[in-house]
Amino acid sequence: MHTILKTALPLLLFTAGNAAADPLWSDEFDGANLNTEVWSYDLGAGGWGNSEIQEYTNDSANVRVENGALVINAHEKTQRGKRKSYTSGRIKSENRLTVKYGTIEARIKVPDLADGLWPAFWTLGNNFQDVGWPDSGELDIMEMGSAAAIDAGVVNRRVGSTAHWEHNGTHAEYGLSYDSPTDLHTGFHVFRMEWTPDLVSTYVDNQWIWSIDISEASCADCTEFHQPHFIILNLAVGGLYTGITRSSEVTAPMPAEMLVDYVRIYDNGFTELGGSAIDGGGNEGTQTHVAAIMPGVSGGGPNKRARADVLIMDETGEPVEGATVTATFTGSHNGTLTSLTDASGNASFTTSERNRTVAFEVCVDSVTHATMTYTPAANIETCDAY
Ligand SMILES: [Ca+2]
Ligand SMILES: [Ca+2]
Repeated sequence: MHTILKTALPLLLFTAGNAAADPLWSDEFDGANLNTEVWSYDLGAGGWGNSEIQEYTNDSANVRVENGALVINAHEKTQRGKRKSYTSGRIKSENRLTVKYGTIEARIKVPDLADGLWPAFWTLGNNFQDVGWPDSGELDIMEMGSAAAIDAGVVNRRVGSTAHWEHNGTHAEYGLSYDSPTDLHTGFHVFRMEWTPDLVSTYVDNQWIWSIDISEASCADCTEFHQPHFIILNLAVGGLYTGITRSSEVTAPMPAEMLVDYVRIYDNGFTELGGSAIDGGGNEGTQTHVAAIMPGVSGGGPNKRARADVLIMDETGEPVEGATVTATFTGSHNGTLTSLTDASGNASFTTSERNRTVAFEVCVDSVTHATMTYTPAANIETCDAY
């Protein structure tokens, strides 16, 4: 897009390596089970927006912790008279462990990918459930198995990193890939993202892959990358990234195994951790503000109602649950309404008034909470119009 760095930054290489420092947080996958205080499962089929073929399950055949590693297995199911189908696994730290800035790395062994496997180590903004994609922002630290890599004959050697975000109401993305001189599926490799308020860079075994300048000066609307994100690890079968959307085209050996020895987060001087695994699920901050107002419409014809979602966060960037929000609608729909924020910090409002025309302004009047103070000066916005 317009805000990108197209050249390598050799100086960054000197920041590589954190051998001397202890991680701020890590999961070494040493136990007998997945730590569900940190991780939960994404479940189901339906393509996940990418025409992926697999169904994600929480069956131990697909996801388990064993011999010091997270194991994600993709399995083929062949049923007589039916097309081949696949199961696999995808875990995420959404709401349980979030990170804003830091050095995030995982030691991963990918399976033989050709053709049709798509392993990934990536993040989404923790406001994903509230604002959707790409407004949440996405940072792909490692993706492998792309159609281009298959075409170039380097599917087990090419690692891609990409950022996705919202720009002027549309999806923006910027990515680069690196071709390792040797196959990556024959052993473990360390995939790392270094994320500061100015720059995001990725590496495989200290080899630079990609950088994006996210500074305010270069990317004024990259707010997506200045908020807490959660971590995702998964092994997809097929999907648009691989160019393979039919099970008959999958040739990768099955069952396929992705191993993750550890996930570690190092403090780079800017790092903020959050989520229920860190703060016990309670509100960490003491002050609330309006982080976003999302006006919209419900209903149709002459029965359109004005609606708005209001996101309340604390000064640490965590959503605030249990805040009472009062908002006033003026214009085609009028009224002052009150709503309580949910665990995602979201308060929803829908006017009772119905109208064919929808042109209104909604302003937050007050935010009250049992233990926290409303700080209007910290509001990202106080009013928004539709
Ligand atoms: Ca944006
Ligand atoms: Ca381990």
